[in-house]
Amino acid sequence: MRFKGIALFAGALLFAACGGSETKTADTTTPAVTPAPAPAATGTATFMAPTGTEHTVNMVGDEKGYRYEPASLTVKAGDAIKYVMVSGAPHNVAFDAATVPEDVKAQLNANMPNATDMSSPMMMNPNEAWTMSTTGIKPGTYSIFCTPHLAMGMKMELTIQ
Ligand SMILES: [Cu+2]
Repeated sequence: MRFKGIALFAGALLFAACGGSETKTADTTTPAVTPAPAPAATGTATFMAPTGTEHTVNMVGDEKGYRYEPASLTVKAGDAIKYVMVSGAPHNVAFDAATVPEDVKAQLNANMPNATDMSSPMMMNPNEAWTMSTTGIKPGTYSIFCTPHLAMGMKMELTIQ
């Protein structure tokens, strides 16, 4: 009788110890937060600074229409392209995704400051400028358009050599 009582007491202690550790384990594993998936277009690329010449493209809207000047530009990979808002705002710089190879998209987007899906922010004010880098971008011919004025034919071709 006495022996049995000790055994029960020991069993109760064991149970208490187990119960305590079970509670502790449950507490530390309760917060299960699933990380949000990374946006596909931005990938893991980071901005690659220009190493070559800076070219300027003016963005113009007047009685003759909406346009990039020049509407065709050839640069060497590593050059910078500075877009300047001259008139007829708002303008932006949006790459036509159909002209950008899949393995170029992430780096191109990373080389366009504050861009979303290879579209620059809108430029609203005269002399406002936005500069992108072509460092690490595969040679080829890329089509660019202004989102607000695409229907008015505001497009340009950029060739990277
Ligand atoms: Cu425009």
